[in-house]
Amino acid sequence: MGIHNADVADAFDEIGDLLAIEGENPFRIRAYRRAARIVRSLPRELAEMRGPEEYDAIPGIGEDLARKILELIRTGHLQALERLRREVPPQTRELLALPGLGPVRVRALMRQLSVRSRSDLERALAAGRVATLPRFGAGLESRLKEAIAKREPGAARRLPLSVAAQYAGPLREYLASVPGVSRVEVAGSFRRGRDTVGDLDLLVSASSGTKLFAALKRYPDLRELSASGTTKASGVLRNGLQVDVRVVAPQSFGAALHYFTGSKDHNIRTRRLAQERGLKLSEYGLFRGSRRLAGQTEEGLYRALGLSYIPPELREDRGEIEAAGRGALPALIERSDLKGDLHVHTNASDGVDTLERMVAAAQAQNLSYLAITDHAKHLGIVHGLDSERLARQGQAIDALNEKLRGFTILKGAEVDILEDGRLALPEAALERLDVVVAAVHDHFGLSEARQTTRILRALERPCVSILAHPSGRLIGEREPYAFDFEKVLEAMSGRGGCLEVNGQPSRLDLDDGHIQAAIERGVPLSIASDAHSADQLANLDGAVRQARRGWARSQDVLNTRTVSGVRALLRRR
Ligand code: DGT
Ligand code: CA
Ligand code: CA
Repeated sequence: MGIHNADVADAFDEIGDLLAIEGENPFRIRAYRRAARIVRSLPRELAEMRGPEEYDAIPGIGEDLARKILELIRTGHLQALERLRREVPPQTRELLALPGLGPVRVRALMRQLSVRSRSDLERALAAGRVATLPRFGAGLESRLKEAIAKREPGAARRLPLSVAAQYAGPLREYLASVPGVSRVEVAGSFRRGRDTVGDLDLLVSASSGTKLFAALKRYPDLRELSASGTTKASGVLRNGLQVDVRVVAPQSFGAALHYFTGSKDHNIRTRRLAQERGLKLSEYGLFRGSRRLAGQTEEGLYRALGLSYIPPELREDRGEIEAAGRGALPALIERSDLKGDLHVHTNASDGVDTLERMVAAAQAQNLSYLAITDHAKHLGIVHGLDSERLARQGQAIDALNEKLRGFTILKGAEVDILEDGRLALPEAALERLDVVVAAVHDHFGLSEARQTTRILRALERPCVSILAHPSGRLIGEREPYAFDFEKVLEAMSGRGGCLEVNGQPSRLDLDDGHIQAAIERGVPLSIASDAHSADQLANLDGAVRQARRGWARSQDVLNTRTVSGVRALLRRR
């Protein structure tokens, strides 16, 4: 039984919740939650790593957590978690999902009212006992009553794209290895590169649907499967992800790929376009009467509709069909356009790899420059650099630059924007840097007005070149903080500076809509890995996909320029 990173992350999150309900040490709780977040966004499966030494090397994973990961991967269980579950059952933990109920209140309900489940809570509410507890008011009581009355089953969970990819890749390979299968494609939102995925839609070219589904039934990660006939099957993977598999004839493959890639809105518009021309478009092909005009390939299908080929990332009915009709689609940025990365960490702060290894990895990725942007020292930032350590890192960079040919290391720092908009490093230290990446890392709950003022104040500083992960969201975990994006764009289009498209799988921040808005306002983007290890330079792929969804072209992105071009632009600030 394969344990995926998401299983490990879920287990750590659960431990964090249960410890919190038990009122345990906040540092331990935070360590589990942080580890869950880190594990969830790892670019590689833990199960494929060498073992505890390699887990231990992941920032945020200490020896104890490394041992737990090993236990989970080897046995499928965690004794520590099972022990906790005996004290706090899953039904009690589910109470955390209700509005206003954090661990402290859930503990109070459990200890003082013996409430251990939703139905216990419902009874306690009906008896009017809840509002009598300290820190529970009448307002909270009525909110809870309302939430319970709605009986929301909880919206079906969408998975981050990176997590879905960890399941889609192996499943696709498995299906491709079944005898008689000549082609497998993952369509749907996954192919469009949406940041979250509801389910996986696979299309298969196979000589026998019956044999394909028989093989699918044996797939170890599959929990259930229902096949209807010989062309369609739906299953659920062990992590709850639904998979729809369809067998498609070769002459219809392009049409099916188009149909099941969607989006639904894009499909509706293309079908209407076909109708206007007296044609019929379906997942089987494009037809005039019973004559098939296209269907084997997507390219052929678009051509027959009088459109240029529309890359999957654009298929959201946001103007792509009109643009394709006019031959005016943007030439979307590609990974090979990137010449450098302006946001990476080393083991000087919370990264795992040395400066030298990060540089070697960047060279291997065909980049020609790298800005080292370790965290500046500030309350709560572990191992952050103060002015002195930053200066010493600068010397190491100078020395290494001397030895490098055709590659430049830029000096930088990721600097916290403090609550009042000041920066966490003194001006003198900032002035010596090539790149200052400013970021909000705390006080997410400020009012929109205060958060906006805070960010704008930081951007006023000429030394600030890039606003990192501008919305602060963590996919599926934390909403963006409230701030006025329009005002930030306005400030940036006037004064310069650029917005980051952060490629950490749990961030993908900015999102597609905001990227499009930034481009319309002429604000340049920095496509960044925010790598904390050499492996994580691969985050650039995800950031590029996200930028493509925002219609970004090479010229919209700062780090498609040469290092001297980037320097010139940064200096103009
Ligand atoms: P998801 O799974 O929620 O992340 O999003 P999608 O886009 O993968 O949606 P899904 O899995 O429901 O369906 C896959 C594709 O099938 C969808 O993108 C377009 C197509 N499709 C589904 N339902 C309809 C429909 O009612 N009309 C049309 N025209 N296309 C549909
Ligand atoms: Ca889907
Ligand atoms: Ca589907």
